[in-house]
Amino acid sequence: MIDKVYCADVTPEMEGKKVKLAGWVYRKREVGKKVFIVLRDSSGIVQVVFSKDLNEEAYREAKKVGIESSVIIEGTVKADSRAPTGAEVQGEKLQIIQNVDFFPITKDASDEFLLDVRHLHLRSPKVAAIMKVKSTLMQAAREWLLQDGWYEVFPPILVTGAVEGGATLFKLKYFDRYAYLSQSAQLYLEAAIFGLEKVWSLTPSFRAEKSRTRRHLTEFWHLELEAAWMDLWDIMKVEEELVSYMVQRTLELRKKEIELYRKDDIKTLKNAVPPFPRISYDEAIDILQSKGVNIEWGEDMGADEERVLTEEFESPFFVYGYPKHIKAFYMKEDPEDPRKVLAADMLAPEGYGEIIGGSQREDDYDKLVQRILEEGMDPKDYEWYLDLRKYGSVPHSGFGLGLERLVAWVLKLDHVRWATLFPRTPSRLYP
Ligand code: NSS
Repeated sequence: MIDKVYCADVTPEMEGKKVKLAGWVYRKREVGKKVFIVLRDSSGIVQVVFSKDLNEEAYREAKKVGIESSVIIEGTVKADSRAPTGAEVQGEKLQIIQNVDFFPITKDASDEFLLDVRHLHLRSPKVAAIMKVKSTLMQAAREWLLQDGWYEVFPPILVTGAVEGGATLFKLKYFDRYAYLSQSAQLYLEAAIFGLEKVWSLTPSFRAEKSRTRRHLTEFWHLELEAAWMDLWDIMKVEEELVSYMVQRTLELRKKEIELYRKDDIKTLKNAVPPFPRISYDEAIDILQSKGVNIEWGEDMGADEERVLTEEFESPFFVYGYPKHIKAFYMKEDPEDPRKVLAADMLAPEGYGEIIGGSQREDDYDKLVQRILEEGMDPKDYEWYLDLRKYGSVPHSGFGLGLERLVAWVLKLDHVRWATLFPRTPSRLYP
């Protein structure tokens, strides 16, 4: 039996060894009495040479196969300094699993076309690199959460109320009434801390955002943490430690993939170590005004304002102490300044802006009811949530990280849609 190996594992040290490879035809070239096939699998690529003089039957099969055909190949490893991995394979047997005459994706395909055939584009090594980075970021997050004592929980997606404002809720028929798709697991995580204290979840979150920006999807992957006994400053420490671990670990494990997108421009990633710089909302407004941005105290910062702000930093940073009226109802009022809430966003540098939204939560029953009313909502819809402030209420804080936004920054992508398998936007629900 010949061992099956991955393409990327074919090395010059294996000179003379028989190997079996399984994958897809990535490139093909015929020169004289030879066919050169670059074979691709999940690990990378390797060149296989089929020579008419050495093995005529395999050579004939190799002549037949088209780009993206699935094949199983057997051959002998040859060290070759010209090959990218320093080795190639002398093909001796080629079994065609499925032959492909014509693969629809060609070199000059537009972004829109690539999204139309996303199910086929996912096999491109450059796309696979993004998915590997995303997978590794979450692997790192899990490592960190486990060693820091957080419980993973599994909150519902079908819900009855808004967390982040009614305007972006997706409504759906639920038998003889209506339900919504979850915008955030936060309220459910808040309920879970009374039994588990430190909890986290990774769920799809949904926002009916009509705005077409580089950083909005209608469905995104949301990593959320919630902890009892933590104030805003405690949870900001958790945020920077977690994000730092995710980024540093991914730099270590996915250097090759990151280099595909950033070359050696990894300074801001390296800089992502605690403590991240912290500026107040007031300071942010001063900076923006001094740079000629037309913004007044009390106004929300959008992507454009955040982009200008990120020019001041070469690592992720925090903006804390936002005005109350631009933030969500559940955020705790700042005891030192009732115009503000104990909220902080984490912004990524290089123009990316917000990747995390977090806050200390309002733990006082009366104040929370008051905030719900101020927002024009009905406290009846939040009865169970209000209960949490009646039975052993505790100071607590939490945050949500948009995984696609983190990936987009780590790989300097021009749009979050490239950071997810099958992006959902107002105009795209297929494939
Ligand atoms: O709306 S957030 O700022 N905050 C929340 O949902 C809180 N309830 C989370 C919590 O405290 N548990 O969203 C959090 C993050 C935000 O910083 C982005 O990184 C990401 O979720 N986010 C999005 N990513 C992609 N597309 C869209 N539309 C989107 N909205 C938020």
